[in-house]
Amino acid sequence: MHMCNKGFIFDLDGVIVDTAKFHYLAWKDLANDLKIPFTEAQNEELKGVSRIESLKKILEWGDLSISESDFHSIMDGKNKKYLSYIATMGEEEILPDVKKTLDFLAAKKQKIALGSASKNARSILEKVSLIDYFQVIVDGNNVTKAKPNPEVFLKAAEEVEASSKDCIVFEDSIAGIQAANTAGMISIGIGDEKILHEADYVFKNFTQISNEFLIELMNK
Ligand code: B16
Ligand code: MG
Repeated sequence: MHMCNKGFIFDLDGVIVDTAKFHYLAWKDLANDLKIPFTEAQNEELKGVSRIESLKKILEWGDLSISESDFHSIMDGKNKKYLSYIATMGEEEILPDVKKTLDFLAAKKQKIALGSASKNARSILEKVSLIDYFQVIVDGNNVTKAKPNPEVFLKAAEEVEASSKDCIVFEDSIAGIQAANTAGMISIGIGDEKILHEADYVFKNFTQISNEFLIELMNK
C-alpha cells in the first residue's frame, strides 16, 4: 500500500477546544450593547470568521455604521471580554477524544497542523498543553484573508509540505468547510450534520472517529 505524505489540519475553536461558546457570549454581549439582535443562527455565520469580519457582519445585521475608532474599540472590547472568559481555561476544555486522535496521528508519524482564524490560537494551545503536537501553526496573525477564503489551510499545507489533495481538515464552521473544499482538501465537519452538510464527512465529535477511519484517510 502506498502511503503519501498527508497533512492533518485542525481548526481550533469548536474543534480542539470548546471556546466557540465564549466567542458567542462575547459577541452577544456586544451586540446587545449596540441594540442589535443576535441569534444562534447568526452566530453560526460568525464561526471561523475573523474578528474584524465578524464585527462587520454584526453591524450589517443591525444596519449600523460607526466610526473607525469606535470599530476598533469595540473589537478590543470583544477580545478583552473573550480573554476574560478563557482566563481560567485549562486541559478540561479540550473536547472529547481530541487528545486521543492527536496521539494516534502522532504515533503514526502524521504531520499535524493548526489552521485557525484566531489571533489567540497559540496562547490557547499553550493553556491546554497541546502546543507540542503541532509541527505547524497558521493562525489569525499569519493570514490576510478570512475563511471561507482557503488561505489559512493552503499556508498550513505548504508548511507541512503536503499537497492540497493530501490534506484533511477538521472544522466546526460553515466558512471553514467551504475554505477546505475550495482548497481541494478533504473536509471533515465536527458538529451538526444539517449545518455542515457541505463537508465530505461529518461527525458529532471525535468520539465518533475511529482509528480505522483515520487509517483510511492516511491511505487515501
Ligand atoms: P480571535 P477558529 C475563529 O477561530 C473563531 O471560530 C471565530 O469565532 C473568531 O472570531 C475567530 O477565530 C477570531 O478569533 O478574536 O481570537 O482572533 O474556529 O478558526 O479556530
Ligand atoms: Mg472553529
